[in-house]
Amino acid sequence: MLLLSTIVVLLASGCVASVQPSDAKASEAAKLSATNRAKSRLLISWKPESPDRRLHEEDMQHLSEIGATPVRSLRNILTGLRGQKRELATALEDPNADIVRKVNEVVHLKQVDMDVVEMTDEESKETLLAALREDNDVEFVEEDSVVSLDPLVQNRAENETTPEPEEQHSLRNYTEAFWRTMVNDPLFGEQWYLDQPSDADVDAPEAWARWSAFLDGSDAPEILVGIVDTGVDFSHPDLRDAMWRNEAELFGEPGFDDDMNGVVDDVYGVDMSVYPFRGIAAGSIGDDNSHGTHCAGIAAATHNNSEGIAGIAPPNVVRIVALKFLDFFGFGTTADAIASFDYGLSNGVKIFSNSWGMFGSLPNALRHAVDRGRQRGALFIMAAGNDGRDIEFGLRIPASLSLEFPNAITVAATKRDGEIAEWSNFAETAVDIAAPGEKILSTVPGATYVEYSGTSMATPAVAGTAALLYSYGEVLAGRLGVSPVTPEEIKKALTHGAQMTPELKGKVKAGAALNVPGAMSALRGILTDRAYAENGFNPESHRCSELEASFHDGLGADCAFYGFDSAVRCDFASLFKNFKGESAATSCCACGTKPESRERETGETGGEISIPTEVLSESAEGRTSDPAPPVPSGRKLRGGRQAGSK
Ligand SMILES: [Ca+2]
Ligand SMILES: [Ca+2]
Ligand SMILES: [Ca+2]
Ligand SMILES: [Ca+2]
Repeated sequence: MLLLSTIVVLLASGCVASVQPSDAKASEAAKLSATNRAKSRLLISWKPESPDRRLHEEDMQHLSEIGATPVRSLRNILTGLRGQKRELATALEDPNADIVRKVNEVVHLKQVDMDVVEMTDEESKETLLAALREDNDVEFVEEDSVVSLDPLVQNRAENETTPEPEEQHSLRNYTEAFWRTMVNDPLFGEQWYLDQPSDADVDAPEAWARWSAFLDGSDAPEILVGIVDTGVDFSHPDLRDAMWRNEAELFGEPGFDDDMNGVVDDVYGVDMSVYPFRGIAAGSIGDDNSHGTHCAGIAAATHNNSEGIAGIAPPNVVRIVALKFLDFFGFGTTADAIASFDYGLSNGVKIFSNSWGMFGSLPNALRHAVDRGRQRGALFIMAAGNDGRDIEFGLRIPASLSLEFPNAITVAATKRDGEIAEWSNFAETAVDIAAPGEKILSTVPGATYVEYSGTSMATPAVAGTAALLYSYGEVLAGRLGVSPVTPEEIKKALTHGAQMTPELKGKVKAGAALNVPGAMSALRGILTDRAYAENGFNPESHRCSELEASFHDGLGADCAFYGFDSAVRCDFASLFKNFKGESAATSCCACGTKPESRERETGETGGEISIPTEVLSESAEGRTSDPAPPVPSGRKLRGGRQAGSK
């Protein structure tokens, strides 16, 4: 009977092309392997060096010089062993030699300012742990622990999946025709989460159009996104151009640590799941599972390469750094994850996408790492998990980080109809936002594409968007003459610009789902407000804020789109009307240059925009009779109105 039900379950889940453990034995073996990695390790944060300490070091030096054997502190011993081989350690003459001899490796994580000490066995780890707990130099010391990826939600039988929701507006032909001028990726039409007729999507193409209009040919910074997962297939045809490359190693000598960062051949990222902690070939980061490659594609698959899918971020915005810390079976350790953060931070990663976790209380080491990341401008995106549970009271690692840190954000998953998935974890304040997570088509090793479901998929959708916001924010801050955008502002923009839906109220803090152009509008508002505070920039004279709620064009963009980003945008504002049939030209263009003077200058409209005129016209004609188009932003407008309210 038991066997029979197992077979039924396997059949029902047969359509998931995952390389998940095929049997419980293999899974248990993998867990042991990760457990083996974890059980002999400690994570240590030392207190800041005080002047007293330095004095102490001088005393030690003096004792040494006069031939006395100084009793060195544990801090002294362990930090002295950073990056050294054990053979060196055992050669030391020291009263603490017993401990020293059992030290396998001390890895200093410079960016997050922690040491990972690996002992030869569990018993010596316990001894060292006890000693360090009594040590005044120690800020905190913790044992390493095992974590795993969020297992994929098995796709249910076809007749049970969420049906494609009904069309809610008649712009379908218009949008398809229009987006096809921007995206030639053959599977784009299958990516319902980017764009679908019901509009229960993230409005990605609208954001891409807005982004290219905003840039208008100028450059924007590439943002590094760390996929903290099972690795990434960097040879995948839809990912290889999106990979970050460590040039020193790319053009360096195989088998040699060309940039002397402690990792050999780390061309596309690093593999922290290997044993020992760091070593030969640790830089080879293929994906032996498929989970990480799938996540990478959602955030950053290459646009317009006549291949596969389109990532959520616009072209040339994201570079993927493969941070492999989960093994073939999807298991890893907290220390490996933190070491991945450290490696990412040292290479300038701004967004960390974390589709992994477990139940339990948050390790201080993770808190410490995320706080250090905050100081370096990094944002951590984390999956809420797939247990269908309320995780309000800090029950999940690392998801609970978002309760404490403004640079951490936790993501639940929605289905194709826009409702929260029944398997998605949720929480009124501990989960920030929802994003599409059901039947998400993306890249897997072997140059192929499959659909996976889970909060694991919703997470990189937010990570890719965060990368776009980072790049957008950098450019915008430059134009406004204000200090660089912060991860706190990105988090705020993601939640304030999300699409409110009644179904998500009480399920996630924002009560809303990811919306890419909405988040851009929100970030723009945040930065212009800051410009006003920092340098007197007056947003009121530049924004048609009172009109944003009623004017939306066929791109889903609000009037801010026609504002000061580039005055030329006003040239085709006349093609769009609000729901009353009033032209957007006068009101929107009033934000910047007056329309009359522009017409006199150019004598024509729309000439410099590379959007096909017939598409715009078609939309403009449809506008007067159509119901109001989808509104991308749920953010509050000046005067307390909500975008979209009529
Ligand atoms: Ca849409
Ligand atoms: Ca290296
Ligand atoms: Ca090399
Ligand atoms: Ca593609």
